[in-house]
Amino acid sequence: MKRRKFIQRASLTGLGVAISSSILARNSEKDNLGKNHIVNGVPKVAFPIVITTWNIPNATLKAGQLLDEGKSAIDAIEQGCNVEEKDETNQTVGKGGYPDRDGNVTLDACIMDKNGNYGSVVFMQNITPAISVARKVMEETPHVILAGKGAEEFAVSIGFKRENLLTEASRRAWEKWKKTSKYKPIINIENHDTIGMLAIDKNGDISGGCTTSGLAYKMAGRVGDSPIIGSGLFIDNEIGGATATGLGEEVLKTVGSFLIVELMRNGKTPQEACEEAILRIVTKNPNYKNFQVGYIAINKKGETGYYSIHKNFSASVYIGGKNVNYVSKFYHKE
Ligand code: SD4
Repeated sequence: MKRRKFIQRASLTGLGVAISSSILARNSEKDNLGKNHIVNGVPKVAFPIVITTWNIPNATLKAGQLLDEGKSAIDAIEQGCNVEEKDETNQTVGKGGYPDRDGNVTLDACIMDKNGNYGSVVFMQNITPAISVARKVMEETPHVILAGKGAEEFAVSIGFKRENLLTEASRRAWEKWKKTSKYKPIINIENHDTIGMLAIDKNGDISGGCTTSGLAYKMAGRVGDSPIIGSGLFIDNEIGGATATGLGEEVLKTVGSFLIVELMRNGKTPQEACEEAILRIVTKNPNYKNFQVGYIAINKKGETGYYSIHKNFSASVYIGGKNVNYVSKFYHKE
């Protein structure tokens, strides 16, 4: 898959962004900016900025261009995630996602805005794009989570069309899996491709989204971390945001994204916070060699971080018209 062909790049840690609407120059050593943004010895910082899990240049480009045009972070998040949700060749989100072990594609997604509002759909079938339904849950209902049939019926009631989300390619993959594999609730680390996206707009406001078809061949009814506030995603516009990909059960048990934002609140950089959240998982679960988790984070200044348990995780960043995929550092050295 294209997102696994990672470009070897220097760490993005500290990629800088200021809280103003134009490109700024700052001299403070404390800014901790990445060297990519030091021009003639002067730290240059800029926003808007978008960071996503994995190598999804079309999605980051879409979101980044919207931000450059002055659109809000929440609009950029929704439309950026939509790019991957609508791409049927992407077998980890939206239409074309791998089904559960019974052959049903079930979607999880959530979105969170600068005011701390949150909307989510879990175990939703027959409707896409899931993040757009999640946004409607946030904006048009008094609730924050709708599940299964309720989410589907709500979506239909506001104009979404039912469709079969199981593409021929994913159906064939599932048929093949049925012949050769026994169901095991242990994830193959190659199955992690959830889209988590964080953005800061021209006003310096932060929003985020997370969307997935969940683990391939999961048990019917299984919901992962991605649509759950604090686990798959958390935004605090005063501090920053974080989002996750990987084995959702482990992210849920450690409330990973909330943990990262709280660590940043207490002074950690996004990179340090991501590393500590991964450490939390591996110290609690000695089985960590068998599963992957990856986090990305951004703080209010626009500094970014990303880290994973195993190799092959990456983050994509759009800033200042440039779209770059960065390979993540990781905990487990074989
Ligand atoms: C989940 N975190 O459902 C997701 C899995 C994932 O690409 O990252 N899938 O647990």
